[in-house]
Amino acid sequence: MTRINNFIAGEWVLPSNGEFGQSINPARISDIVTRYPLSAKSDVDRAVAAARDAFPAWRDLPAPRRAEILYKAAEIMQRAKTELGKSVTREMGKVYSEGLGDIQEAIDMAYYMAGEGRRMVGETVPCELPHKDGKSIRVPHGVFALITPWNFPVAIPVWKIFTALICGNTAVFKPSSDSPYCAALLVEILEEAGLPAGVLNLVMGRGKQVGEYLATHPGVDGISFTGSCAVGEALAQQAAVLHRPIAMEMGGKNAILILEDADLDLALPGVLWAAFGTTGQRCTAASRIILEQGVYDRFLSRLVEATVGLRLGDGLLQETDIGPLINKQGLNKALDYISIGQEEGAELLCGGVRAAEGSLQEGYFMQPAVFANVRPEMRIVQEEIFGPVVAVMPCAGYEEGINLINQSRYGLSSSIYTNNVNYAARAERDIDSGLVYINASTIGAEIQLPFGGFKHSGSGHPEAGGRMGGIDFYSRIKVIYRDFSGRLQKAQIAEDS
Ligand code: UN1
Repeated sequence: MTRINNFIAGEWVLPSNGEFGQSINPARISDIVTRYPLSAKSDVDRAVAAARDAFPAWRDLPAPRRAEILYKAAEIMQRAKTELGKSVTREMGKVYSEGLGDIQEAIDMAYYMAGEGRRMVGETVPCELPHKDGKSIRVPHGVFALITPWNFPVAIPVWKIFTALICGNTAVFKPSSDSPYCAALLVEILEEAGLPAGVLNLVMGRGKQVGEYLATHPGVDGISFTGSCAVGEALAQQAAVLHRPIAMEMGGKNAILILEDADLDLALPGVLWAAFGTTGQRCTAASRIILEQGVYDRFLSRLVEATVGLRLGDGLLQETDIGPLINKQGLNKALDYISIGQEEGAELLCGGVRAAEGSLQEGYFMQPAVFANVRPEMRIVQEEIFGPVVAVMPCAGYEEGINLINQSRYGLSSSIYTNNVNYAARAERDIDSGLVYINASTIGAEIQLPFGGFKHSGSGHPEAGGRMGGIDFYSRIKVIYRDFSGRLQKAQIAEDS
């Protein structure tokens, strides 16, 4: 077991109150991954002050020079991919191939954002008046508070950190208390890559004491938050009063619609991946499966058979299909929803119980669950469970299927399986979510396009990804007019008036 510290102004420092918590391997709870600081408000104050101090010099470092450091960090991540992937699996439980995927997504974003250092484009446009030109340039906001979840403990921090930094901001990073070790590994990589002191600061601890205090700190200029709706909406209200930009990514209740003409051999692995990949603990996980009448019975029985065959276990073992839930609360929440579904009258076709055979009793494992006979208004169909639980519903055809997809307060990721080109094209238009997949799972976003949800899943603009998703949020547009006529020229005012 290790112990990690906060990273403030380029130094690894103890929390001022000397308090530590434990990060535990959810597959084997006797395995303590690390002890991490339960920081005090004064630690946040110091981290914000360090980020403020570092801001002017970092802003003035040309973006291509900033990029060189980010490239170096990407290369270190690439070299350390195996070890990092294992750490992800050990600390938060996803299977090792997905642990590696987490790191790959981080590497992809790191290279992309390093490349942005040589673009960072604005506009130049002709002016109405002679001897005058105009351009827009991107400038940083200042200090960002970056609050990240545990389900992508390296990738999501990289989405936020690398984008904030390439734009010339400095940052204070507050990771989830379920993945502090992975956060510290990432910060070490940036340190090794030569990031100047204070540009990125790491403060660990509880959401209320550290996260909320950080986001509303007077020394912070912008916030990016990924987590629950309740916390995100409370932060957004405070951010509005404080006049600071906030990007939020807050979950989903994603649906897959399978029409009668679909290739069911393609759809089945897509549903299994979306429903039970990362043990259902992705914002993009599908938890509502909508089947057109003609394929309902056939697909449902194949889905149940395949679900029952999935092997639970430690994600580091080759044969494991599904890892544990993140912690006791996560497990209990998923189990509670099984009871809620049954009380509502839904029919549980498989799973839904804690798995405790042999070594599984050492972790937070749950047999993946499939519910049928559900109605659209049921809580298991409307509320985010964040676990391996799917609800399957029939529909009469395309129109009803799309209505069911859209009948949700969330709108992150949706998918349709069909071989009808007209339905596929109409679905692009008709589905009300930030990500739409055609003949593919709800999982599979790539970093060069924006990632973000509609409705209660997001805050109106994507949290990351590409130029529109990332750079547009972490930079401000400044417009510069230059008049080289040597006389007063008045825009919009006629010369002879
Ligand atoms: C998340 O679920 O929080 O498309 C992020 C995907 C991943 C990103 C998921 N590339 O599922």
